[in-house]
Amino acid sequence: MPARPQTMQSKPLATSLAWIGLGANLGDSTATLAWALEQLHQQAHVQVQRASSLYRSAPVDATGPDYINAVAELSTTLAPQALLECLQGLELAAGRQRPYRNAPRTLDLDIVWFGEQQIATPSLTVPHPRWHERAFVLHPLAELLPERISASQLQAVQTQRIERLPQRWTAWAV
Ligand code: A4P
Ligand code: MG
Repeated sequence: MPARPQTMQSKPLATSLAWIGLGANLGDSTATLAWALEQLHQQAHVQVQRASSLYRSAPVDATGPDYINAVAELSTTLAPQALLECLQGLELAAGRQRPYRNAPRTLDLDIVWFGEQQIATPSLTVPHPRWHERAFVLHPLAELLPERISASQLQAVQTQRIERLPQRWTAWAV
């Protein structure tokens, strides 16, 4: 039987849910986080589904001004590495500089979870290795996915100062 001709059609990529941590403590952090979510939503293959409240948090393992943090839920057909590159492009556009580890920043966008995937490459570790140690990740995640964050996890970070802010997103809010 003759071989079937190969077609160049690619398979449609599966849609994944991903949870992104947003943080900033230089410049107008709240405006930068809102800008980042708008930009993400306008990317091909990414849709912002929901976002947590905004939180003000004391720097953890870091110095500098208080942070503004949030977590957003995305649906995407991008692969994890491609999503990371998209996030890093937005960080660059927001003027992110990396003078030293945990330096104050205009914008940080980290992949907290990518579906159920576990990834360990030189450039990407998912789930984010420190997500469960940080009040600024746990509290916003608990808003989006209360069934996945336990009271004992929140209790373990209770010494980290964090405050939920009254500002509302114009879209995305839970
Ligand atoms: N990378 C590996 N895995 C990931 C991932 N899941 N998401 C690599 C994003 N990037 C990932 O990142 C350094 C490298 O991590 C990248 O080149 C990427 O390939 P970066 O953005 O330059 O630095 P980072 O995000 O500061 O690094 P890291 O290790 O994720 O820092 P942490 O542990 O998240 O700490 N305190 C408050 N209150 N709020 C904060 O937002 N953030 C930090 C950063 C410290 N203290 C904070 C906050
Ligand atoms: Mg980062």
